[in-house]
Amino acid sequence: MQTNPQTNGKLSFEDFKSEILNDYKIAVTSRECSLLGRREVLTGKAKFGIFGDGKEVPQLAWAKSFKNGDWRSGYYRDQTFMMAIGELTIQQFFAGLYGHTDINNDPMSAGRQMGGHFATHTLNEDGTWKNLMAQKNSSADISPTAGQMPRLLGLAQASKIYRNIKELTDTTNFSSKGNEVAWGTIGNASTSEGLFWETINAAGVLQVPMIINVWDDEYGISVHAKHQTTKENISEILQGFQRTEDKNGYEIIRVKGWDYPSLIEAYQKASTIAREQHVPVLIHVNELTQPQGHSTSGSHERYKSVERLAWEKDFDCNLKLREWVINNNFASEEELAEIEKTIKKEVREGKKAAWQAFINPQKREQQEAITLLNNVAESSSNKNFIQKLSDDLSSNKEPNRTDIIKATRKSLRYLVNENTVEKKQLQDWVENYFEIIQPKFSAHLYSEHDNKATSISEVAPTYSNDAEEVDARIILRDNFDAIFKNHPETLIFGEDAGKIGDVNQGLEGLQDKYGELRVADVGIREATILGQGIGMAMRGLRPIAEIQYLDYILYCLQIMSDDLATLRYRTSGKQKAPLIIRTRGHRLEGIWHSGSQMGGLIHLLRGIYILVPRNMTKAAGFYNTLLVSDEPALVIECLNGYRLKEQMPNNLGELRTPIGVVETVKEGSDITLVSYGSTLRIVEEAAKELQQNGIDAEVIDIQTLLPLDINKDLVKSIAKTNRLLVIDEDVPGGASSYILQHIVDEQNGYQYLDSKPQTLTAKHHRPAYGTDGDYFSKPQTEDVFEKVYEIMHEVDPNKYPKLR
Ligand SMILES: Cc1ncc(C[n+]2csc(CCOP(=O)(O)OP(=O)(O)O)c2C)c(N)n1
Ligand SMILES: [Mg+2]
Repeated sequence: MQTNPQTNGKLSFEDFKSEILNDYKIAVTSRECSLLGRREVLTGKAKFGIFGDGKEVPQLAWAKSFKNGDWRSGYYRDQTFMMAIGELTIQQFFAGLYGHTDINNDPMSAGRQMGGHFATHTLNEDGTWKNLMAQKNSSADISPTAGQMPRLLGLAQASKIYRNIKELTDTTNFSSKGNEVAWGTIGNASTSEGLFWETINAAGVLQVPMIINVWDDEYGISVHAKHQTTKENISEILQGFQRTEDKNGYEIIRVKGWDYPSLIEAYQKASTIAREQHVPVLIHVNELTQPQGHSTSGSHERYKSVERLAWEKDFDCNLKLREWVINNNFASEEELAEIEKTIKKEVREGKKAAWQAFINPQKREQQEAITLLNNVAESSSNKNFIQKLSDDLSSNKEPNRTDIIKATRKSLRYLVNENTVEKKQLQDWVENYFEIIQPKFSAHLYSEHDNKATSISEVAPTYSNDAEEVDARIILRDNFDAIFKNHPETLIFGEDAGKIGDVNQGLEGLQDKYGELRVADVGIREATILGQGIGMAMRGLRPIAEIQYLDYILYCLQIMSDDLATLRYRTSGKQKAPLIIRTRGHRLEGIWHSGSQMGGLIHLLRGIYILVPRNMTKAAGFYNTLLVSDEPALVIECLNGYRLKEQMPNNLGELRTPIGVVETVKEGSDITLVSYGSTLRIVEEAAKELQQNGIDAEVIDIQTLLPLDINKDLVKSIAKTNRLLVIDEDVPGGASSYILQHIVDEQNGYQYLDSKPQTLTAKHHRPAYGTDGDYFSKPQTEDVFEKVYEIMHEVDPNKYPKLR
């Protein structure tokens, strides 16, 4: 629709009418899906339902202003929008509700996300980018409310980068001169979250083409706006952000969610402002309803007043649209009733088709299993037990895969002492079933394509004969210089990263060289720094988000964990965000500046590589490796390593540190010492002292915590030394235990051990301040020495008499 209906002059009346009726059809289709969807949950066909009923009409208006190349970052209410942009069919809606694991049936997530979590595909089969300008894009939703906001900022900022960076203005697949808008949606109650406020402020500062829709239905589940929002009005309290003649800010628009013509006008206005001027816009869409309550988990009659429920009935946006269509003579009551009847039928049929597509493969698998169970029962001495499992499975009219595999696995217990062809067939079937089914739930946590980060081979640093010893930060700086020169799509941003070139001068002088957009200072707001990175990485840029110190990762850990780490997985490999996160940590001072909370990170960030280089040459190599691949990673530089001397390589920009590969830094025969990062230097020192005392330790730098030792080199060392000590400065039971678990479980290292494998870690408490605080909180050279000595004393008390 070109203009608002009241002033329409461009379309013929017939075209205009048909567009309106088409909108009405989408609204009714979407509503019917919600109504039937809820029923599917209540009858047990689906587990949980959360729908977009009551939010249909604003989404129709929004879809009209949403162009190819634009982006959505929203939440679970947006099914009508997805239908209106042609990215969600009735059948796909139900496939998502059932959790269909085939991406062709549920293109949103291949059954990994609950229904109502939307995405479009940005990647081809081979993992390369699609032309994102030829399609409408939706970044994959996440369930934590407001978690979509930081990413939204980055999606919008990418337009700014593409518009203003000379080397990128000819880009065609990701942008057309930065004319793309990133549109967000958020529920009224979720605007209470810190992430919302952080994003609002950051976008105001950055002036990016971001439009936030607040869908305001006065509730957040059962909790009324009076408990959520000051003055119960988000656009009113955001008034201070309104731009003025002489000051940048936001355009703030307020519109009723059932008022179709005003909504169309509001979206056109917002779109133009954001697209042309790169000014952020907030659209507060109020007076929305929830006809079926929040979700299938409860009923809203429990907490809404009779008056409110009555009002919601009268102001249902679909009903209001219907009235408007009739009052303006676009269709008669009878015509609309006919449309509604047809759509009801379509939705029922779509639902049926989705269910058949979902259940039929499982029924076939059920039949296979039953045949095998019956066969094996026939010849078994436990015939009755197995037959019972088979009969129970047969009587299941809607079998899920859990039912099928459970019955077959349980039956194998009754066959443990038998040796028949039928048993072998059943065993093979179970093996094969796992092989086929398990990837449906487990694939794509990391890239599975040829250029995955773990496939990038090492390029060792090379040195000229007269190579200088320099402060290590110079190596990083000059490597970043090479990166920015060779990759115009790279950019770095962080607190103090711009003007002064980061707190340790690893970016010294680079802002002058590459400009304020590519080497940028940002506010103190780690979650949205991360979000900037995620969003820009999703749009073909190669951002490096700098978090000043490792300790402050906690401020963005939720976004890293919920959004970045799950992106490839939750889209079954159909979206990626190859973001590099740069930070510095280990061994500084005090409770909040000496962090090495690696265990916490490892546990929460599966899906992101965690790299712990022991020096800056290794760190530089990691950045180079990551840039030829396309996966997200966290690089933790050693905070106390910037001023240490390292030899200057002559292949900066080219050297590559392999990911997932350990390195033996000292060979030895008595014990294997495993460590990483700054602690490795302490271990190396201890190994020297041990050598002087007749103990020959092998020292291994694991280099990357995630993934850990993909070549299984650690066990080779243990097979040689028969003893193991893992040392780090995390808490007891942290990353050191993870390494030990890996050696024991994954590498069967226990087979070679002659002494108890041990860990040496920091204390349980956070490190106290100062030199002595460090000494009495974290492992020191003496601790490593004595621990190893103790192990050797136990082996040979005569040779190694008690030390203390
Ligand atoms: C961080 C987080 N906290 C709590 C929840 C549980 N939760 C899911 S939806 C919801 C209410 C959201 O209300 P609102 O933002 O107004 O959106 P609406 O559902 O009303 O459209 C809550 C509390 C969640 N998903 N994420
Ligand atoms: Mg709400």
